[in-house]
Amino acid sequence: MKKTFAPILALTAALSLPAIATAQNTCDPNNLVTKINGYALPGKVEGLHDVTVMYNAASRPGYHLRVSQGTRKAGTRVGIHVHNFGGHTCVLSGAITIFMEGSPPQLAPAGTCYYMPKDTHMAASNLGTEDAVLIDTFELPNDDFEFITIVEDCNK
Ligand SMILES: [Cu+2]
Repeated sequence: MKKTFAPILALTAALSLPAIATAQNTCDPNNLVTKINGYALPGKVEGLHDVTVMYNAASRPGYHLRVSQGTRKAGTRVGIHVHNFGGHTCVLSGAITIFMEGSPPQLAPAGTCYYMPKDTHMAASNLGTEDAVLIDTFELPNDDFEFITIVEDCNK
């Protein structure tokens, strides 16, 4: 996901949004999280492909709404991560299996959405054979730009 920051910064600059803090990676290499609910997760850790920011503009004073689309390739998953602010993902095609600390795995097929609460370890795998197209939506404070922090591997 870090790879998406540069185009987002360029886009926000183009949209003349209020000053937004520079993204900071807060992953702690000495305290990595490698399991959810005590289990290692299926799927190869890999970033989203073909990420485009569909919308990124002020929503209410001090906040902006960020909507992006990306493709989760079959057989891959996002690294275990946390969100500083809750958001949701809608699945346009394919299917996603969500792993969230404290909850059983949940299948989100095309045409459904799921909520990602803040401060909860989670990951999402595409365990199917079809690539999954996703739309992520987050409302974020302008001074806290990081919407996802990978805690499984600080280099992903
Ligand atoms: Cu998430």
